[in-house]
Amino acid sequence: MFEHENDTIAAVCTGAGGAVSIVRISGPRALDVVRTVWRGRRLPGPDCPRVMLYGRLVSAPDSPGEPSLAVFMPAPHSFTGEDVAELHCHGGSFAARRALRMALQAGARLAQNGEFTRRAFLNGKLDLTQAEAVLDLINAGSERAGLLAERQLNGAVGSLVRDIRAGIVHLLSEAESRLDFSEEDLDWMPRWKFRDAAIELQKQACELALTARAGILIRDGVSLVIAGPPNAGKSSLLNRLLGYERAIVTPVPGTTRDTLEESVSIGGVRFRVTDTAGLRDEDRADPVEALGMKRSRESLGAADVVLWLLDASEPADMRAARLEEMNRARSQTRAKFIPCWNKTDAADLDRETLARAATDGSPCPTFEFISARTGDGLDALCKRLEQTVWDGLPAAAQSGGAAVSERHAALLEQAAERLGSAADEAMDESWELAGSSLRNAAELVGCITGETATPDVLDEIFARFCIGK
Ligand SMILES: Nc1nc2c(ncn2[C@@H]2O[C@H](COP(=O)(O)OP(=O)(O)O)[C@@H](O)[C@H]2O)c(=O)[nH]1
Ligand SMILES: [Mg+2]
Repeated sequence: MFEHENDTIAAVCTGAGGAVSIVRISGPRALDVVRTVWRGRRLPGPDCPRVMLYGRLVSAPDSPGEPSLAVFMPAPHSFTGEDVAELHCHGGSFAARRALRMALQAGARLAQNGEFTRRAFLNGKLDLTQAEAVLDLINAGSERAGLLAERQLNGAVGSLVRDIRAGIVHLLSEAESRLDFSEEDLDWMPRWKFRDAAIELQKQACELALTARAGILIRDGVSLVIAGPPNAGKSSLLNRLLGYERAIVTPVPGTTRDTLEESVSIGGVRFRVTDTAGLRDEDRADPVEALGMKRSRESLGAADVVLWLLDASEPADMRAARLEEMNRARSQTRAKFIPCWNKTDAADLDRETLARAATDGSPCPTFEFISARTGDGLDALCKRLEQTVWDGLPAAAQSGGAAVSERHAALLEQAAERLGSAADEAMDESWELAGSSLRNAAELVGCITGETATPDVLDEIFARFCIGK
């Protein structure tokens, strides 16, 4: 919690290494501060709002000062909703640091992490989902993650949540009017209708909560582990996916001794691809290889998707044993599983035979057929990977709608539970209890957009921001 939410704050708001650095000043004294540290033919002020002016930072009365630009954005038409001034200096940390020091000497206080965005939220410029989207946008590691953040920044999540909250508040007023006017015979909604409305809202809350899974995959990326026996071509496939020779490839089994992780974008989604040491009988492995295999098994446990690679050019009896190994591994992981025959260029067998061999015994997901050497089948494999990510997720999240965060989902789930209680309580005509459940649900949902968020919640959210944002 900040003691002063009405003082004037300043921070460097650009990252290191750029050509220009910006010091942002926000609060009632923003204009005073910028006029103290900066001189130009025209001075920033309400008579020239949002106009870039050329002038100099004046570090000492006898110094010529450093050329820089200044701009003033009067409240409420600024990012924070307060008076904001910016100084645009030369890049590099020196110029920006000096300008900041001058602003602090002139009466500003150094901003805390995320304090500009927090003020924007407190001044009603953004709801909490939009403020969180600012951070998501900064951290976006793929095209889809960027788009998702942009949609949330434009209010996609906020408006869905507000619709649910409005429905809850409407029902709450129904429940309360029954308490206030219990003697009078008002034209009330029948209780079954009340129950149905509560259940419909519960359904909406649950559906929105389910989009969190897509949100996590899009924001954090998908963990894809390439596993299988030694020499199947796992490292060759990683190199193919990356487009360069990242991993060492040799005909010697056991070449990859440690897990190796790289990011690659497939269908706009970031996949964190892990190449693993091949899994085989531990007795035949030296201690280093055995440790590598231990790591392979650990990454299998943490994978979203496992791509199990097999060598199609191996003799038939070998292939049968490999399939058994694969099925054992498949039964031990909760990840989505894609079996894949590699080296189709060197295999004398047709795909039908390989697919038949694969489906002997327990049912198995459809095989992919690739050649990491020629690139054959890679497009189809990538499509399959992309599709696997979206499998089982709500259609809205797939088609690029809104996807909530884990924080939102937890609140929605709790609210859904309260709505379920309200539905039962309404059927029992326990209007006081129903009212209390609904009030609780409205509060939980309001915490998503921020209407009912406590300072502690805000502290936790904004602490993840950087200073200057
Ligand atoms: N013919 C053929 N050889 C391949 C293919 N993929 C990998 N190899 C070869 O198989 C051997 C083992 O490859 P590597 O990627 O190191 O396998 P890993 O042990 O599973 O990582 C190397 O000699 C590769 O050149 C493929 O698609 N076709
Ligand atoms: Mg390897």
